[in-house]
Amino acid sequence: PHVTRRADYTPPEWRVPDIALDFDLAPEATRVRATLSVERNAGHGPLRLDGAGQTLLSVKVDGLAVNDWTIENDALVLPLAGGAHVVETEVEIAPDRNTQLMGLYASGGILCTQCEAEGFRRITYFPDRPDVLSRYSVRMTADKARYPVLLANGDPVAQGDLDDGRHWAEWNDPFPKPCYLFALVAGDLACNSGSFVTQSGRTVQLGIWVRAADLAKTHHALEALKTSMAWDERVYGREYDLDVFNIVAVDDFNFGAMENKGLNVFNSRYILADPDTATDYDFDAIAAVVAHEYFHNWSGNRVTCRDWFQLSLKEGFTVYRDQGFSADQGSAAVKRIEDVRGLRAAQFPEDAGPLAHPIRPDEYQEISNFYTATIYNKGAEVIRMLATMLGAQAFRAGTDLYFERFDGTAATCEDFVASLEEASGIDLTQFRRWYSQAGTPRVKAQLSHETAGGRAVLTLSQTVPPTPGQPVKAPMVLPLRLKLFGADTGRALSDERLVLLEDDVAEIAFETVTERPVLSINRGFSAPVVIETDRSAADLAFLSAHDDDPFARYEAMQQLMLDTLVAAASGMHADQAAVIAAIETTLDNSALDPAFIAEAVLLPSESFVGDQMAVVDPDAIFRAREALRREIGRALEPKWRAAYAQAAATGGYVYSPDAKGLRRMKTVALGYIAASGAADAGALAFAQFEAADNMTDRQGALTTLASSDAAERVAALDIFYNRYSDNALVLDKWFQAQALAQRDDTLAAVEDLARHRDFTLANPNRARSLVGAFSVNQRAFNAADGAGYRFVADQLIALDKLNPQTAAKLLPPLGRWRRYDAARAALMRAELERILATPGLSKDMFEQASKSLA
Ligand code: BAL
Ligand code: ZN
Repeated sequence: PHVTRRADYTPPEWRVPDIALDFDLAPEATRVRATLSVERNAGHGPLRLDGAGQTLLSVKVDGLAVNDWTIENDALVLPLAGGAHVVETEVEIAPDRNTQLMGLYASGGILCTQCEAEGFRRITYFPDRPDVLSRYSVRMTADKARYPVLLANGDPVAQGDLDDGRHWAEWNDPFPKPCYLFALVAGDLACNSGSFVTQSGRTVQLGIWVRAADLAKTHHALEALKTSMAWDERVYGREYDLDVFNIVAVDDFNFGAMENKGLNVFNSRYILADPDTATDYDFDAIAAVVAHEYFHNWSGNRVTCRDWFQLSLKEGFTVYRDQGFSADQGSAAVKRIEDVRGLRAAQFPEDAGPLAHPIRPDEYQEISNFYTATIYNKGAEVIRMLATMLGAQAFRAGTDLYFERFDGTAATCEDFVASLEEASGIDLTQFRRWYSQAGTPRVKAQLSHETAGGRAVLTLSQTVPPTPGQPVKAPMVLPLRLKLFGADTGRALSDERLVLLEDDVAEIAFETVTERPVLSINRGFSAPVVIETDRSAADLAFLSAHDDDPFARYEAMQQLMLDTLVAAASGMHADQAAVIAAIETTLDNSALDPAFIAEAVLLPSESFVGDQMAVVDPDAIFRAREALRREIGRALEPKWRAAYAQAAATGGYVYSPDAKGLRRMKTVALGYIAASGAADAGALAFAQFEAADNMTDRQGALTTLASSDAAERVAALDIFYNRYSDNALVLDKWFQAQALAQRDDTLAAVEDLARHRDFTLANPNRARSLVGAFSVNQRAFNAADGAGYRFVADQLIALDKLNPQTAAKLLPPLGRWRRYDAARAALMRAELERILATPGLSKDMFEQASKSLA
């Protein structure tokens, strides 16, 4: 396979300052005429225009037809004599046969595009690399009845009707952009429009475009867009730059959404919401993704990436920005807990497995495989550490400098770090290792206390585990926020300190420590590391009740639960009583926000427990966790019922941070009541399911029932299906609830669901809702006979023929074989080998599967 290496970067030989595109749109055959003004930039080579899958009809240079071109590896290679030319090509493509959903494709009667990372080459011949920036003018012609709305990047210029029932529109984008930000949409769409007045007083027309039937579900996204625009002005000084900003929702989409300049295209799951069909989680995710794509207008579009190795330059930074936005919309503490939980669920295993890579990778076979939790979420943690180390003011000065200096250019991660360094005066030389070293650092923290001298010494040591291609690591810069509390009085024994652990080992002294200290470390999760301490169950329980940092409080409880669950799953003595007492204390604390309590009392996931064990034992983990859940349910049953009743007694649906917290608490309490084995649990869940005036309560009840043996289970699943059978996004929830169910028959049910008339691999959301969800159901996926592995491999082999990018993203769970016993490891490897032996396998899957076996 061809490997692209970061070290091999060379500037483009040709620039393309301007491109005019003329689309004659039809689903079965679309003609694309492209007129490129090209200028030599470096070297002496021919003009090389990437392509894939199109039929070439004609080539002209400076107005004259030429035939001295060649096709090499799908690229159109043209010898050009001078330093500047006009190159015209005409090609034909077939959107309705495009199942990869890259380039121009059809989704539910809408023609739309997805070009990041390398989809533009499927539309026309072009240097498909992010450091070639062009001004785009676009003309589209299409049947007016079928495609009454024609949208492209930038601002609308002109439109008109033709005699034959067709019409045309022209759009112009004055901002030079790389081709991955190109977009067009043609469809029968309705618009929810609004406007936003920018800080300099310009009025921007906003439009959310969807099928007419979905128009009522766009209010939340439109409001989120306006809030995002105001937030980016206030927090980063970033103003929008075009006269219009359009968002289109389509049902078939590989990503969550795409930040095309002035014309974002979204997976409909991140736009459409009303209380009956979308959960609080969905509402929050919609606001976060709308914000994320909007924020890309500066972090990604105005300043883009020099090459795809710099992907985290825009993605890590933009995730950090959207996390800050979401934190400001509600509880910052709960948002941080959710983000860390997500990081640990997706990124930590990636960093510990065969696909580990630095946030700035050194090589790839298929760039689509690098849209990972590492690039996005660890990338965001790296930016967060920079912000912590610099402080708010210097960080903002650094981002201002970065945006100003690199506006209109294709930049590198190094450019970003150097801007922060210059603006702050802080030396980030060693910190740069975060960009080049993979693996999650581990920090050992040991606190010793001399009672007589009143002195405490904290010894910190770090190791960064080996990862593929990186056997030996140098120490990282780890910003650790820490504080000491008195075990006897509960008072703070120190101020919070920000310690930069830069060496393998360091000692930190605390004076006037007059009572036994308890260590609160990595407060706010200030560094994305694993902390190992020898804190006792009593100390963790103490912190879970007394720490003044909400994340640290949550973390202490999680650690207490983890220690208990790992002990139980390993057949050792497990102190359930300490966990139960700590949960009771948290439930009893009326000063705490219900949203926080709901997060704090939840047990760590089975996978996260598995991540703590040398060899994951899925069955033992499941048994230990269920046993603890049952004991927590039983011991505190009156409290769960009281919490449930209190949360349930809040009147009708509103979407607000407080109401969301109560709904969360309600379903968490319901889960523990069900876990207790109470005879009425099924009835209680079913009553919640039936009475719900919103999807959060209904889905909460459904997922509780889906994992139970209650008599109401089947009825609830049937009612849910019948009620929402014409709503694809809600049906995804129905598939997902069954794929995640904690039951002995989950695999059999999932195999049946794969044959259900509503199941299709052609829609990425549906594929993910069943196959993706099942493969993170630790116990069911890891069935000892390998049937779970076989099911997933079968599905991925089939999906790869349609949509390699989405298939390859679902492969990593099969690559975790080193974490399991020899029998399971052999079964997983056998499935990876079977995938690799599949004729016609995509390079996406080849890279993932071969690296997973290595
Ligand atoms: N750039 C791909 C989708 C996103 O991260 O916004
Ligand atoms: Zn992004």
